[in-house]
Amino acid sequence: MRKIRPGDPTWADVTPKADFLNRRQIMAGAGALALGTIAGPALAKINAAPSKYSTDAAPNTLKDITNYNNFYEFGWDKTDPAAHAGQLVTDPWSIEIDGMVDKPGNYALDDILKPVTLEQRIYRFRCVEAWSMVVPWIGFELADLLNRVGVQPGAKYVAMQTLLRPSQMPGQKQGGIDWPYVEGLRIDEAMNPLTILATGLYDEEMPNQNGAPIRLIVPWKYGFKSIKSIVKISLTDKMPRTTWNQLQPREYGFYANVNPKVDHPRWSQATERRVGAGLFAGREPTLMFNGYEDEVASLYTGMDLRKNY
Ligand SMILES: Nc1nc2c(c(=O)[nH]1)N[C@H]1C(S)=C(S)[C@@H](COP(=O)(O)O)O[C@H]1N2
Ligand SMILES: [Mo]
Repeated sequence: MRKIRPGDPTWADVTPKADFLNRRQIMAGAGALALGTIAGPALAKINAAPSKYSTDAAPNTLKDITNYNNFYEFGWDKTDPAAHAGQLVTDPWSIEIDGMVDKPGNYALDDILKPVTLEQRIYRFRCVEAWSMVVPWIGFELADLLNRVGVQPGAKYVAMQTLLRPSQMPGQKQGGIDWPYVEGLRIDEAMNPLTILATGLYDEEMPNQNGAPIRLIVPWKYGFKSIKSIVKISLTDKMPRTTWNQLQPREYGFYANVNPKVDHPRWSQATERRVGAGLFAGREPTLMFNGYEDEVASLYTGMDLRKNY
């Protein structure tokens, strides 16, 4: 079998839907894997206020959002997270916040969430692999949390880490990626009101395959910046190491802003395939900063976006 390189479009990107279903049926018939259309654990309901930052675009179905995932801790296939993330124990959960902050500490998730008002943010979501979705996230602004812990003046970046727990994350027993998954933002990107920590989607707490119990969402950047299942947030004055940049530095930069004019070395970024749009739907044009140009273009004034990809 050809070795799949991270970031390669997978069979689900290139296979017509009928074949896709057929393959799933074959796999189920062979007893290979229980794929994620079976009922998962009941998730608690969340009430969230609407937000002016939501897009009018029609959200993808819950089924699409929870059965077509990238979460390499559970395998490299789009259906692996739905099949395998159920085993991840997400309660209790805490986040260590350290580095250049006034109040460092290991914070219980419950304490982090107690004072926040959860909002629904319906955001466009664009993966670097050139597929996209619209997702009704539930979350709160990362800036809220950073302001609570007190960012010190010298801090220029926020670094984040996913849980390292190979006993429940079988992908972490495999090589290729230097686990845990790490990501980061410049401090002004982290403080932008569009940047949220999400704890749910639709009206439920976050499904495990989407990064339970808490994950980052940065809607104007390629999906890999939106790190899942966060256990550590560090404020630093140095640009942090990031997982995809470390794997393939020429293909995945630190910034990773969605940009239809800067192609990936192996494919065009000018258009995208909306997951769930159906067999005959055409590709859609990809928008600068994924459609969030008004909100974020000023963060990059004077920057060469081709060099800082
Ligand atoms: N820890 C972790 N976070 C991750 C990933 C991952 O493999 N591990 N994949 C990233 C990529 S490439 C994408 S496109 C999104 C996918 O999020 P979704 O499955 O909720 O659509 O998560 C991002 N965050
Ligand atoms: Mo992605």
